[in-house]
Amino acid sequence: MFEKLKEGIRKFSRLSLVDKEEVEALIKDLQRELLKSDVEVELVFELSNKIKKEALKKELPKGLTRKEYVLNLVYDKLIEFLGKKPEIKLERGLILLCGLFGSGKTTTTAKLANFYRKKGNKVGVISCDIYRAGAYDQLKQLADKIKVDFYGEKKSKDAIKIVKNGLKTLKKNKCNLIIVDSAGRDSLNTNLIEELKEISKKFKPDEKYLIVPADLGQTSGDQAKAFNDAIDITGIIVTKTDSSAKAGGVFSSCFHANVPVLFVGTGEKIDNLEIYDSVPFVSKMLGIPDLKSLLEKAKENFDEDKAKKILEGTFSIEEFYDQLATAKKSGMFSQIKDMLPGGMKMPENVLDLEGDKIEKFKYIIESMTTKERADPSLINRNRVLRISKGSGTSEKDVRELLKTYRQVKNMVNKFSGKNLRRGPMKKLMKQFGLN
Ligand SMILES: Nc1nc2c(ncn2[C@@H]2O[C@H](COP(=O)(O)OP(=O)(O)OP(=O)(O)O)[C@@H](O)[C@H]2O)c(=O)[nH]1
Ligand SMILES: [Mg+2]
Repeated sequence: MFEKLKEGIRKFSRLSLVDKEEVEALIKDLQRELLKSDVEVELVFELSNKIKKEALKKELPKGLTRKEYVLNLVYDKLIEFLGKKPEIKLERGLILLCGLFGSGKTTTTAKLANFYRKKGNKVGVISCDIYRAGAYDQLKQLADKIKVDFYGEKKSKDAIKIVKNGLKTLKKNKCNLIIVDSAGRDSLNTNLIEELKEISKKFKPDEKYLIVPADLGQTSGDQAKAFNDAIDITGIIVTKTDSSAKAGGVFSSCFHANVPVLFVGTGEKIDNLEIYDSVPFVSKMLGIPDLKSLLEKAKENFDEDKAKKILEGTFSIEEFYDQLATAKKSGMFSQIKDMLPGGMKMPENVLDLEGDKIEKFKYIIESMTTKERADPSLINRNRVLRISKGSGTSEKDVRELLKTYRQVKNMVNKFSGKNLRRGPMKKLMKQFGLN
């Protein structure tokens, strides 16, 4: 996805001098990519004209070259264009999901239920689709899998009654967050509107979310408007962003229709649900990560000496721990992950490290001798045993720390060797005053 634009950005960043012609070429690439991702033509031109005007202005902000300025500008404007990250309240009373056939309502009911359950809510779901055979079982199975309460009436043909009974039963079971999965239709007809209005009347949802599949592209805006006029939706969930290149069209059209996108579905699995955020989307689109916030965070958390060691791969295991503890807090590793050029991977286990694991690492390092800390390759099986006993951790923990340290070191070494003097890494080095 977005290959052409990424190539354009790459070319642009390699230029030594940037002039009107180059800026225009870049904007053409951007336009093409946006149109391909089904963004409305007028919106594309509005955006690109805005960028062009600002990109070519005479006075540049201090300390920036035109090239840097333009790249930042494209990045900022795109994020603005696609809408900011929404604020999601983590405790919500009642949520009604609606949408057309096959948009992903039932799957998303389960994904949302799981999301809110993990935030500490007692969640219940109600299956309210009385039309499609199998709708009841589909949601029940999902609910059982994620261990949330389920209510449905398999033989009932009265959606309103199901909602009423479900609400009563689930509230009695102390559910504080209840999600209703409604039936789909092939279009937003009076029949569907009436049913949703009736359900709303009984259920009194705090939130009404419209489920829209990404392949709907720019027509999502019209659909959002129509549902909004009919039943006052409070937000949109875009599903199947993993299997369609048209998400840009959905995000921009919903944003311009004034209905916020709140979540995105990124796959068929239960945990493939994310809070909508245009930043990673734009980063992916441009092939550059959020360099600015990376640099800001980097500055906050890294002192120069340490940073230099990290970037050159010459850090000790203690320094590694230090960085791990601060970097984990700032999300630095996951951002670096996005920066790595193709084929180079951040070890997954580093990204998955939890706070208590990092705490364990601290005890382990404290139990090492000075020699071992200086050269962890000395640590053989006997030493692992001794260290694990001394630190009150398992041998597996000790080996995991050693492995993680080795992996990150290897990765950084490879990374530095190839890329230290160019691309985003060069910028990062410069920011630290290292070249
Ligand atoms: N790849 C991908 N598939 C998804 C996603 N969300 C849902 N699906 C798939 O889309 C299909 C339809 O999903 P459902 O949740 O049954 O849709 P629905 O809106 O409840 O359908 P009806 O009740 O028939 O209107 C299923 O095969 C899901 O696995 C997603 O984010 N990514
Ligand atoms: Mg369904």
